[in-house]
Amino acid sequence: MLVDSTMAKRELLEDGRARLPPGQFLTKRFPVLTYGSTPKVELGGWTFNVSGHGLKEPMEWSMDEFLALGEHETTRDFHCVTTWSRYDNTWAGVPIGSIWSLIEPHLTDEVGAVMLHCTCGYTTNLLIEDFLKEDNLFATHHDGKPLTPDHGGPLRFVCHHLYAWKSPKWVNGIELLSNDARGFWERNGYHKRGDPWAEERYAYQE
Ligand SMILES: Nc1nc2c(c(=O)[nH]1)N[C@H]1C(S)=C(S)[C@@H](COP(=O)(O)O)O[C@H]1N2
Ligand SMILES: [Mo]
Repeated sequence: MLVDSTMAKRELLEDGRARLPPGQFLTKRFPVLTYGSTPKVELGGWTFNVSGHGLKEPMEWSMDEFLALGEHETTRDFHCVTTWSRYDNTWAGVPIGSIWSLIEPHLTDEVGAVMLHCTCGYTTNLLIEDFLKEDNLFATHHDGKPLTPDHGGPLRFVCHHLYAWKSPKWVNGIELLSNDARGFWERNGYHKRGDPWAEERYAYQE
C-alpha cells in the first residue's frame, strides 16, 4: 500500500532535514530485497566472529553468548536505494555499543572501517563512525516479532542512517579494517557510503 508522500515530504527531522529523503516514496509494506535466495541458518555450529586489523586474537561467540551481550530497542525509518522508505520500524536486539566495548580493549591499532559478513556470502562496508552510530544494533526482532528468515532472521545488523543495503541480513561476522573497502553492492556500482539525504546511490557519484 502506498501512502501519501506529499504530507510525508513536509515532515521534518529535529535537525531540519526532511524526514523522507529526496527521491524516496513511502510504503507501509515491508518488501523483501535479497540478492539470491534466503539461506537456512543452522544455529548448531553457528558462531559470530570478529577478526582483522588491529585485533590481537579473533573473537567468537555462539548465538546464546552473543544475545546475552546486551539489549536495545529503537524505532527508526528504513530507506532502500530502490526508492521505497518504511517509517517507524521497531528493531530489538544487541546494541552496537555492547559489542564494541568488548572489542575495543583488544585493539592494538586504529580501526578505520569494517566489513560485515553474512552466512550467504553477502558483505557490506561501513566507516567506523557509521558502524558505531548510537542506535545501530544487531537485531533479532522487528515490530515485536522475531525476524523472519526473509528479513534476515535470526540476526541482522541495522544501520538506520544509511541506505538499507548497509543493513546486512544473516550477519555473522565483523572484519576490522584499517581503511574503507568495498562490499558486495559497493563493488557492483553502488556508493561506498550511501547517505540517503545526500542521495549517495551510485559509485560514479563518489
Ligand atoms: N545478506 C543480505 N543482506 C541484505 C541484502 C542481501 O541481498 N543479502 N539486501 C540488502 C538490501 S539491498 C536491502 S534494501 C535490505 C532489504 O531488507 P529487507 O529484505 O528486510 O526489506 O537488505 C539488505 N541486506
Ligand atoms: Mo536495497
